[in-house]
Amino acid sequence: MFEHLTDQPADKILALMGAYKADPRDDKIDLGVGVYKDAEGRTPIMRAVKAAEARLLERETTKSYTALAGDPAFSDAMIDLVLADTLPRDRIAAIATPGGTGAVRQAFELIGRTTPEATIWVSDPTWPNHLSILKHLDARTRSYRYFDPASRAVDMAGMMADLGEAQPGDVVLLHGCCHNPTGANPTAEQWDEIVATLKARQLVPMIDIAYQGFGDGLDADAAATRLIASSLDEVLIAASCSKNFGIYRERTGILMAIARDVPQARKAQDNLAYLNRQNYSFPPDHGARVVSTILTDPELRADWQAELEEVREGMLKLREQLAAELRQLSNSDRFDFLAEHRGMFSRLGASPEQVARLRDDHGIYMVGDSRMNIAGLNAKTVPVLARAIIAAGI
Ligand code: PLP
Ligand code: TYF
Repeated sequence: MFEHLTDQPADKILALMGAYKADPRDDKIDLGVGVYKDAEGRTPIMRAVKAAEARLLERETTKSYTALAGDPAFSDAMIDLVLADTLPRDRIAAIATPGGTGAVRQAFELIGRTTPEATIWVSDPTWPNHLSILKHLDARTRSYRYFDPASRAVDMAGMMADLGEAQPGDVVLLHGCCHNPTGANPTAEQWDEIVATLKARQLVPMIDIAYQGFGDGLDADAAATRLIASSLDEVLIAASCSKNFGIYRERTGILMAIARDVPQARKAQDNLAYLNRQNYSFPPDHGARVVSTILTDPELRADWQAELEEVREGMLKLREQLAAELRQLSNSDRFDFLAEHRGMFSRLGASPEQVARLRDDHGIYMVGDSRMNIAGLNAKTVPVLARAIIAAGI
């Protein structure tokens, strides 16, 4: 039977990890995959995660099945983290999922079951896995302009013009904060404009929020999501705990479905649990339990927030340092956007040839579209990167 299979395209980001590993140079710099790294290049286990795991090891009395929707304490804690008290809990259906990717996948499947004729609008560019999963599900997809290559900011006029073609009931996939891959995000005023368009054209927002706490802070990063949740009747939210809790391999995420009323929320809840059952029965529990342990314990939560703040501020400092170095070396302000972008990523705006030159001549690895992971830098490598950017003619 396997002779009928065709080769599948590789995940470019993951392929880059392999190429980096195989490079023998010891001064190589990895700005590829979106994993946080500290100044020593390590991806540490956060203190609160270690403490919560120790507590679970000691106190957990069973590994029996949870529920199809996962542990309700996890859903409650995550709804509180993402939405705070934006709307009543009984309008929100939720399932735990294997990572944010699992939540994205379940959201697309839910859309396919309820409004198969809807077009799903995605930003150009977006996280490649969005496109890959949509294609796999044979979903109707269109893209809206998002990134202005000249200013490296959001192309608001282009985005609004393209969404002007969306039909009532279409779904608009938005990154809640820290856009991947560009790093460019709408301002507060622009979010207001986006919300007005969603409302006027009766569109359904689907928010992917994978970096809450990596941009301007936990609440600031959730502000757009909360605004949308309070302004529209129906909203889908896929949230990941991989980055902000540093529990990538535990596969911890959640899909929330905000319904217009309580009966519809119940129906959504049933259908989400159904989708979990069809795909994998019970979602993974360990990471979810670590998260709910941290979020419901004031001491652990405070320590987690403090460590997340250090991570966030560290990345901001690197952004500022890089922008400053490049201002000096280029004798211009054309790289100032690096300090304006938020999250782990910035799209540098280099050509594929220039990206190849950075890799071949300088051992600097970034994704082919010139997305770089800011967390792959440290105070010593920032000037090295800045010089290489200028030498590569960017
Ligand atoms: N959505 C976006 C935009 C991402 O960048 C990621 C990657 O980390 C995810 C979702 C989901 O990540 P995970 O499945 O590891 O939680
Ligand atoms: O964009 C990134 O680098 C992260 C990590 O198939 C990632 O979101 C990359 C590729 C992938 C899954 C996660």
